[in-house]
Amino acid sequence: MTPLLYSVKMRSSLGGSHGVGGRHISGAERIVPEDGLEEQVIAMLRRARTHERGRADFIQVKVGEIKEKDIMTCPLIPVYQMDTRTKSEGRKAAKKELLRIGVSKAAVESAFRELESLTDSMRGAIVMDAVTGERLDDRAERGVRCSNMDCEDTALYEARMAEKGLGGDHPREALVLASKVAYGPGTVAELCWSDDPDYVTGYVGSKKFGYGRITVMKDMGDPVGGRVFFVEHGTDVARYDDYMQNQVVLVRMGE
Ligand code: PML
Repeated sequence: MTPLLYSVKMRSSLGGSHGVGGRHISGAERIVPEDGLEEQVIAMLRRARTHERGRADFIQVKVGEIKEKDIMTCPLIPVYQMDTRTKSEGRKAAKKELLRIGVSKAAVESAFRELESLTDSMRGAIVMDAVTGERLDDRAERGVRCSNMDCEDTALYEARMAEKGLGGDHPREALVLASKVAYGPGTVAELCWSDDPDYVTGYVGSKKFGYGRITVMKDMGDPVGGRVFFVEHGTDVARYDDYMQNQVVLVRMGE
């Protein structure tokens, strides 16, 4: 019998809860078998209280059982790396990569305009028409959240990534999310840089080429990050939004 799976989600803030004055500190989610549930809840509490963005004073942890019939799988997209030394080199590399994937020049410029004008991090992503550059979601600073995903086999994932020198929460969470996004109904590409002040790496993701990791995409100390999901012209945004937020996706390792 397949073991029961649970979704564990944490979000934390400082100075009050989200939406009533609290500043977002961290969020995390995992999908774990029953025997790993308690350990996971403790790890998340610890993470919220020792985060680089501050020590959260409001922490919410949500646990829910997942039905097997609700699970979809997709492959982990392959990783390749672009080594950059500065924010401007990194952003130039990201623009070039997005054009190579097939995002229009207008959409690339529009995405950078949107992300570079943020004064605080968005919790979700901007959804953008990859042809016209028009922003399609109507969620202002909240954006569209990509949620409900994890590795199908965490131990195998960790072993493979450790061999490549890509261990740690940041790369795992980003790679799993980027794989779910790449296989979304209408996704052309994704652009992301981190909102962690001490984390300067970002990426351009796509089903076409994989996870293009860009080592430096912002200045050290900058707490503002964000994501853009570029979608095919004519994408059904409500369906896209539903896939991103609600579809449970387990990411399979390749051979
Ligand atoms: C990595 O490949 O090291 C992760 C880059 C993006 C991190 C996004 C985030 O954690 O906010």
